[in-house]
Amino acid sequence: MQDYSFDDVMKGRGSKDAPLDTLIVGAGMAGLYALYHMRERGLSAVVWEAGDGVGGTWHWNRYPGCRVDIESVEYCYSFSDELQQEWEWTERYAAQPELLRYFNHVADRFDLRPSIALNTRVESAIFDEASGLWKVTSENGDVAFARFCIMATGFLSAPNQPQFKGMEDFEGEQYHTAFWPREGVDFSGKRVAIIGTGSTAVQAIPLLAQQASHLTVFQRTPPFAVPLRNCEMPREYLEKVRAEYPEWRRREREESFGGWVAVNFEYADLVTKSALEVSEEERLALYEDRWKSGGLAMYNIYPDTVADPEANATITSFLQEKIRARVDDPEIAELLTPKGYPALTKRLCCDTNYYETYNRDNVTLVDISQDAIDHISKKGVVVAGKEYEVDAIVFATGFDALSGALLRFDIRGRDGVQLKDHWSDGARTALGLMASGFPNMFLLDGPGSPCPLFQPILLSEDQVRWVGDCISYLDGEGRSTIEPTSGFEDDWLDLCSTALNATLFPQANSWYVGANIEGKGPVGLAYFGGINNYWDHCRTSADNGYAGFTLGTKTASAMAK
Ligand code: N01
Repeated sequence: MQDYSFDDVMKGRGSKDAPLDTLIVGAGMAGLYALYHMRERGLSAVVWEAGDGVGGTWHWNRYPGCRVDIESVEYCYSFSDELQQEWEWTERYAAQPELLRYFNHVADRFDLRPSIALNTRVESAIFDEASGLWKVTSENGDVAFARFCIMATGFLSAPNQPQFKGMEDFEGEQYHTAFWPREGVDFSGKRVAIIGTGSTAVQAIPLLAQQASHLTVFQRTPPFAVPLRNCEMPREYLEKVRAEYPEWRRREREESFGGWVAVNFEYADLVTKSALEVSEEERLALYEDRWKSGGLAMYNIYPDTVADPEANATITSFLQEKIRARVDDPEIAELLTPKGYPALTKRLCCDTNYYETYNRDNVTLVDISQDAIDHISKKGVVVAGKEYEVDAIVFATGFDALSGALLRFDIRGRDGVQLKDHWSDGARTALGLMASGFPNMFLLDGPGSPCPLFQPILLSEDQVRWVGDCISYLDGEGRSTIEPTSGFEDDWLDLCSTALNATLFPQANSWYVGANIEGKGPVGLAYFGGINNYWDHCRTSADNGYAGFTLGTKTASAMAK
């Protein structure tokens, strides 16, 4: 692996007179493929990446237990069958080090590194009306101009760090799971607190409890967690998937309610019936079957479990009973059992010995649903006047999802309007791909896209192709810019809200709807109308000359044709 200097990567490209075709922000799963694809199309492309390595999520998140909870054979690129055939996944659900190796392998195998400027955090991206170019500036003071800016900044990449009173006074160590030290942390013999009980914490807690002398978990909302049932990758399963990849990928893309639950040691057929149409016996047998197969398979049953309260109640009570059965102390079991919001509406967590960890003597659960954390003292965490003394605090407090990463630097479109002002009442996009007033700026896995309910690697691959087709179309037609009309953006926002409100998702305070961040949700932050419908909208627009978008004036050379 060889990394390149900023100057090598830019090689004098990206000046106002010789702009890049595309400048891609972020070298995670979406940015790497965007780079590959734009180059394949003969467009010049570079990636600016804030980190000192590629891999995005898997570069930053290195906390104990960090692994993907979509099957490895699915959570990988589909664009190269050679890559699909040659990569040897070692576990059913790959752990962070293996995923990071995979994305590094992709960067090497497709010779992407010479076009990736690492340690280059974007400070601003400003649309220059006179030239019709994006001027992008890094925190290091580097400047580049590009015709198109592709934001591959990640949908779970802006960590949420609550500012508790007194944090600066704490005399011990503090860590956020999304900024985990590369060398790891040894908690042996230490008293550790963890704040948060989402997917991240559910993975970390069992391992922290094994190492720390004592672990205190501060829980505001109990999650629904199901066993992941990770194992070594069975050879015959890997071979089977490899042989059948085209069909598996087709089904992932075409069978709605989110391809990311389609693969589960077999291609379980999507159940299209109502949960209320079948007998209780049949329903429970299916729940049991999916629970035993592990992971996110619980989503792939009876679509009305996420839309109809009565149907949902059947799976909610099933999962509640499963939790109670795993915890010895009935009082702790009750605290761990979610009530007051429907199962599946906060993202299901996948666990390995999560609930059993509360049966250990060295683990304390502190319920902060009524009394929030008051402050952090010199010695620990204070709740309702009681101080929990610890040596280290781990914040597993999640992310400002979808829109968060795009609002952490200065993006300005036409008339100098800042994206944060355009989105002051909530993120608004057309097709989750562009925002009005921000010409030639494309978003991958962005707000208004279906990414929370779809396999994000596959979604970004397909979005990148849509963007590539769009650029080719503009170039073919001699058009300089594309941007959605504000009417189309309004319509898309309405569609997102309508689709969301037809589900039970707004009933939970989750990142799906922005409700985990104060003042943000619940909003139609994503498209919940199904992946098929999403692509119907995107294709219909493209097939009709990018209906809903305004295309910039034809260039002089195009006019002369
Ligand atoms: O974040 P979260 P996450 N005081 O938002 C609590 C993906 N992911 O990093 O629920 C006290 O789910 C908050 O409490 P509440 C996956 O898509 C995937 O765990 O808001 N507590 C919650 O318990 C996942 O859904 C994988 O009441 C506070 C927790 O912090 C997404 O990332 C692994 C608080 C945050 O949970 C996000 O997961 C990990 C406060 N002020 C993550 N603020 C895999 O693929 C927040 N909390 C396996």
